[in-house]
Amino acid sequence: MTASIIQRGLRTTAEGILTGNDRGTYIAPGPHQYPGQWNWDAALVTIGLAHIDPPRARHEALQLLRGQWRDGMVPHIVFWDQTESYFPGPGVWNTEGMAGAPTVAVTGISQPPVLASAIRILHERDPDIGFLERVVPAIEEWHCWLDKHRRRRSGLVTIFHPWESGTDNSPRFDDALGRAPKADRASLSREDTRHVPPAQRPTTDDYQHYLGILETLRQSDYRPELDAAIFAYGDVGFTSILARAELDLVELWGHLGETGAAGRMRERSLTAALGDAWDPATRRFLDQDLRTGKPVTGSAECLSGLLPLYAGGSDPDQTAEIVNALWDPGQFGPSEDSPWGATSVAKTSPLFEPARYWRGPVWANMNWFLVRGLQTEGLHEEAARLCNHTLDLVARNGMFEYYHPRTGQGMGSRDFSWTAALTLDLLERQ
Ligand code: 9WN
Repeated sequence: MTASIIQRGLRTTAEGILTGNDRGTYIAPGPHQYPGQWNWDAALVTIGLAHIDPPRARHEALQLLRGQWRDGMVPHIVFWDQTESYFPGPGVWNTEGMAGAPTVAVTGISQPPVLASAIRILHERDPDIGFLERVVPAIEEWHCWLDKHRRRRSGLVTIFHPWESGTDNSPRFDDALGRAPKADRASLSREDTRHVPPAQRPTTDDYQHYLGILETLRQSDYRPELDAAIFAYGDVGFTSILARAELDLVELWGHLGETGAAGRMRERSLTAALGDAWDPATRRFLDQDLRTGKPVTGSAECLSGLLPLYAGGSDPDQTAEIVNALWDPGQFGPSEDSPWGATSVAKTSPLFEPARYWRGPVWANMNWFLVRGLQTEGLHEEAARLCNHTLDLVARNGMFEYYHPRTGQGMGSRDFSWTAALTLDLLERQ
């Protein structure tokens, strides 16, 4: 088959998936399992829709912002359907009536802020100043909230729950999670393992901790002080995504005739925090556990530690190190017995589990962040290589939530929205 026929096929499949997952009020992450509008999923979907249906893309972004809390936080899920077929659903989060909560049911935590970057891509494809006037001030409020409430002095952005990272059961959280309270096993009514084999999902023990943290957060209406949060974790991945989003927000303010000076200052401070997170011994950017006050050495083995490349926050020496790790067959890169990358955990790590969620499988969104980072650094050959590698993986195996690095087999949810959306974007970046 010629390349153009394959590309056309990918485009048609991706469009079909986004249409199939469209619930009108929002686009679900997949056909089953995730009945709600997730924060970074919605932003990534907006990027895909920018190429095929800009008005629908604008609707998706506006809907997500309808879930914004009065203090500026944009939640990790907006439960448009009020269903309990997801656990933990709106009845567990129970935000209704809390001070500052939106009228729609939502969660009390956030997720990586990709939205400004998505809207910049959308605006480049289909400018709409009236839309920017609505969304840019709202995103500014969200970024200000992160700056004010989730950063200790000039440190990394602090997450209060692994779900805020988007990379939930990454092994870098294991120690901090292990110290967190545990909910009763009986209080769990997991729905995810009805859809996906348990071996591909977080363990019961992980879920007991996830719920334990949720219950503690709920006691303070999800707004504990930084020093009181039971799980307080400085995340290089989240910080990198925010740093990039701040730059994109400045650009968007520019279209509205404003300087966006505050965003530029925040971006500088975030990039400086990333610089401080560089560890010369492991030659990696390391996360920081605020409860122990120590860097998390295990984060050196996780792919999110390469995201400063996406932020433009690495110097030439660090960039070279990142690119090397990305392709190194012993680390995150393809190898003879494991031809698909980038793995979410380094293959040499004792914590690498090729089929379990964020502990080894390949994810299209992580590859996309890295493609964007390589492009920004002017490493166009490397970017094209990773872009084509990702499209090849998707073309051979379908548009899944994540992929087995040895076989390329799709896992988790089939017909996954962000994989479809980012395929559309990668096709434009080839
Ligand atoms: C918890 C929707 C979300 C993604 C996350 C991914 C997964 C939820 C879950 O699904 O998380 O938020 O139930 O496992 O880890 O990145 O946004 O696709």
